[in-house]
Amino acid sequence: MNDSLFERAKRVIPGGVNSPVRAFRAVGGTPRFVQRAQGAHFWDADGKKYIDYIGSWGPMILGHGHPAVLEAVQKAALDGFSFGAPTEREIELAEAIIAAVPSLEMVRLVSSGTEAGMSALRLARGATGRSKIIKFEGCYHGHADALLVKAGSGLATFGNPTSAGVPPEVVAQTLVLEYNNLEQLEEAFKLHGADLACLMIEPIAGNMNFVRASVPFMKRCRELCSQHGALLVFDEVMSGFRVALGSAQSIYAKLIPGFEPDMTVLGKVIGGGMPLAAFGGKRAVMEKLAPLGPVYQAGTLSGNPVATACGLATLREISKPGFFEALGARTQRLVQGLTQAARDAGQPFCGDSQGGMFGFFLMETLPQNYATVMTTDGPKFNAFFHAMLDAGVYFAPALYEAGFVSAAHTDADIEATVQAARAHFVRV
Ligand code: HOZ
Repeated sequence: MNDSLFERAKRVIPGGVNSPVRAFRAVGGTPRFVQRAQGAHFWDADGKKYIDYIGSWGPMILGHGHPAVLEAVQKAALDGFSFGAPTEREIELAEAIIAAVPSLEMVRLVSSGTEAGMSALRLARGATGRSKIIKFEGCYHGHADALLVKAGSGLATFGNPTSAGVPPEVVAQTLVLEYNNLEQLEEAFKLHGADLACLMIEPIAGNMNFVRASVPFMKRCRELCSQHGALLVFDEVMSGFRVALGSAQSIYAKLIPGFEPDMTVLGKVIGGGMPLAAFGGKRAVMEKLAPLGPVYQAGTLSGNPVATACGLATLREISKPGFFEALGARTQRLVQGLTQAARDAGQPFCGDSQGGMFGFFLMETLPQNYATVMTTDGPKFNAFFHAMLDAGVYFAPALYEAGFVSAAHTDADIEATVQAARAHFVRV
C-alpha cells in the first residue's frame, strides 16, 4: 500500500511529497504513508506500527492525540475555523509564550517557521537600517531566499546547500560562517560590524543533526552583536519549548550571566502540531512592525483560532512541574542506551540530547560544525535507518536531522528501540 500510494503521489505532487526530506531519497526505499497516530506511535498504510522519533519534526512533544489538546482543538473548531479578526486566545498564547521566555516582551503570531524567520529578518533589517546578516553553515532558518544559503536539513540531505532560484544579489548580503568558529566570527565583525543588521543562529542546531553552539562561542556572539549594534536573533523553531520550557536561551542564560538574545523565532511546539509559529523580542524592536511601524508583515491565517487553541493546550501541559525533568531523563536514557548498544558491538557512536531533542552520529566524537557532520558515513547511517525501520522504529530519514522524544514514550518504547539497535550493531 505504501508503494502504490507513493506511485500515485508522484504523479501529482513533485517527488510524491510536500516537503523534500519525507521522500526517503537520502536513505532509499519507499516513504511510509501515515494512516493514524496515537501517543508515541504511528501506523502506516500497510498497518505496520512504528515508535515515532520525529513527532512531526518536533511539535508533538506530548505525543499524538493528547486528550487535553484534542479537547481544546475540538472545542475551538466548533466555534469557527478562521476569522481574520483578532481573538482573545491570541493574547493568551502570546502571554503564555512571553511568560516562559524572559527575553520576549512582544510576539507576533504567524503560520510557519519559515514565515517567522523571514519576518524576523525583515524586522531586524528594518529596525537597524542595515542589510548584511550573518548565518552559519548547516543552520536552516526556513526557505526564505536570503537564508537559503549553505543551509542544513533538506538542502544538506540533497547535497545542494544553496537552492537554485535564489538570485545571487539576494544572498550577497548574507555572510555565512562556520558554526562554533570564533576566529571567523571575530573577522566578520571586524570587516562588516557596522553594516550588520543581525546574526541569526540556531543555538542548538537541529538541521545538521544535533550540534550545540559552545558557551564561549555564544558569549562572543552576544558581545560582538552588542558592541556593533547588530541584533542577536535566536532561531528556536526546533529548540523552543522543546529543550526546556524557557527554550535554549534559558540554558545559555544559566551559563552566561545576563545572557539573552534580542529576537527569537519560534514554531513547532508552540503550535502543538498545528500550523503556528511566532517571532518576538524587545518592545522597541517589535513596535517597528506594521501597523505601528514601517516594517510590513501580515497573514490571513495568522493567530488562527484552532491553532492557537492547540498551542495553548500544549503549553499548559508542558508547563506542569517536572515535565521537562522527566522528558529530559527519558531522552537521555534513549541516547545512552543506543550508545551502549553500539559500543558493546565495537561500533563508533556518539550522541547528545537536551530536553526532548536528541541527535546521534556514527562516529567517535560529537561534531562541532557542519563540515564534520558531513564526514558521517552515509551508507552506514542508511543501513542503520532501514534496520530500525524494519524493526518498527522511525528515526528521521536523513542523517542531518535531529530526533524527538515525547512525553508519551514509555520505558518499554526506549527499551525496544535500544534492543533493535543492539541487534543491528552486532550484525554489521
Ligand atoms: N524541515 C524539516 C526538517 N528539518 C522537514 C519538515 C517536514 O518534512 O515535515
